[in-house]
Amino acid sequence: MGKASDKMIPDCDVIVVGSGFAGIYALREARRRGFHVRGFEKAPDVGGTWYWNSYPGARCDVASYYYAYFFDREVVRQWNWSNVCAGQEEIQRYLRFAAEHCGIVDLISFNTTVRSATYSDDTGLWAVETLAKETLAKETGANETVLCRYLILAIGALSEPKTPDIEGVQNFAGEMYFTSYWPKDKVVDFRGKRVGVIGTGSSGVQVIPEVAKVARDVHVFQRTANYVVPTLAGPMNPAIVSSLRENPDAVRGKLRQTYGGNQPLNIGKHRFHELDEAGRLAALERAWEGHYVALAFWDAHLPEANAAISDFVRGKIRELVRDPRTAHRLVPWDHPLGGKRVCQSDIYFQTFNEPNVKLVCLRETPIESVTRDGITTSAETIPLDVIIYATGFDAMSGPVLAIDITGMNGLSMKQAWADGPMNYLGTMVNGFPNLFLPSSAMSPSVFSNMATLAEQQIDFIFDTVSWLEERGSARIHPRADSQKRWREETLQSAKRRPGALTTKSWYSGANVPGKPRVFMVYCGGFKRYHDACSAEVEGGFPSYELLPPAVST
Ligand code: N01
Repeated sequence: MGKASDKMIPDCDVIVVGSGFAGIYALREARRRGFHVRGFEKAPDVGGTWYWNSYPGARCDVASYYYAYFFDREVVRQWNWSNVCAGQEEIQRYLRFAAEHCGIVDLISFNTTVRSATYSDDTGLWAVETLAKETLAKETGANETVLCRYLILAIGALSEPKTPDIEGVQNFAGEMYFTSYWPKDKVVDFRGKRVGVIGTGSSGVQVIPEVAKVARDVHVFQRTANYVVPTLAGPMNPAIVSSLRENPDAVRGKLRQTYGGNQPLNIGKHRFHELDEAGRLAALERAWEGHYVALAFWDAHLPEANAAISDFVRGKIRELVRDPRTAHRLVPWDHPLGGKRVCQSDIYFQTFNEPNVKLVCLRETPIESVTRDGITTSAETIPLDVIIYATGFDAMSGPVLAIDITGMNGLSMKQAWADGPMNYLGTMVNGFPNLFLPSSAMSPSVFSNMATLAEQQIDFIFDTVSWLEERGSARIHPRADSQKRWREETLQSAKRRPGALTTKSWYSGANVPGKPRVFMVYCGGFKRYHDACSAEVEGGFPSYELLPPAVST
């Protein structure tokens, strides 16, 4: 029970799994604070989500000014973004640059998956079992079990692709691609091909227009229509860039005082109730043209303001799509703006005006199965050469549960989270001492700027670790009542967000059949979250249980 290894001495102090925004910074912080640290990454390079999601059109929709690191002046000063919405390749290159600048690349074993992590009650150590890619294993015998005192799973919130819940997926004889796992070893050529795309979330909305530019024809299989609003894309503003470079530390501090860990480039100046009908419409038009329609009013979060914005975007969809029947089907009617992640594109709806693009509305004619030659719906069989699955992720808890994790007294994470994820402040779980889960459930997560969150959470984690070190390598985990309180607070904060609890979305696990329904994103805002973390550090971790140092460490 909880006996991971007979070894009493750790191989290293800290293990970091994953090398996206959080993982790179965690490795840098561990080393800077004098720990012996190792990293494991299943990809052959750094980047995390920005490594894998390399489908055509993949780009960020948070402004590059702020979707970046601020912990190192030189990283801020030496990097030049080419666009306010950087593309996938550029962001991955940026992360490689940051990792090299910090000198942490050599700490990472690439092509290596972490299979299990087992805590020992006797030694207080975590045994991390890794599986190197077969080729690498043959060359180096690289499968290992490595013991550490602190384990950081910087594995991201959207890194476990959802298995498509469609009959016959494997029967298809043509080419099959997943946006979440785009091939690296070839350039996918859609020219002259009949392509089907399943899924119209953020990934589908980005990939569909790119494929439509070259494919013979594209069938878009849409189950739920989504809000898609104009992007922030465009040339960087040199004045903003130089102001950020002046004092990156101050920028970092300011971002943590905002609601979303971000500085919106624009926001409506008026409150919703200050304006009459004509004033509201003018504000909405200005915001649409200015690429900030979701923030058209100062208090856009009010249900009535949100309803007005939702209606306005519905109207825009009808204007942008020429065929009224297609437009009608593209209009989201079953949830308000923000109930699902709002997608961004400047060309998505216009794509449906092209003669080679056809919308298949799955609410009317559901998919029955994927066949050898295409997709059969209740109305027809559509022959295809290529199918692209933009069907999303087993988000938040999925990546954690994909690793076989065992904590105190033999308790597995699968048991602990049988009714959905439980944790405190989105980072630690009762019964799993010294295990840290940045970017997982119950943090501001995707309702915030993930780059700001990565830095903030890793700082919080290392403040915790340093505090423990000052107490002789003690171990810590949150009390059960603390995480119950935090889950309740997360739920209460969601009640104030229009559509959060009434929409079927991946935020609550509703996209994965059989997944427990728990709203997994903290909606109380970044500042409030950051303040709660700081209060724990300053108050000596009152919501946690401190376990004495294990005899051997
Ligand atoms: O995944 P999704 P995603 N039959 O879950 C449909 C981030 N991101 O990869 O809505 C038919 O949003 C599903 O339909 P429905 C961002 O946080 C950011 O697009 O469940 N359809 C939906 O349309 C985002 O939210 C960026 O009815 C099926 C789609 O597949 C998150 O990643 C870019 C189906 C899945 O949409 C995930 O986005 C990309 C089925 N069996 C991603 N199963 C940027 O920064 C699923 N669907 C820009």
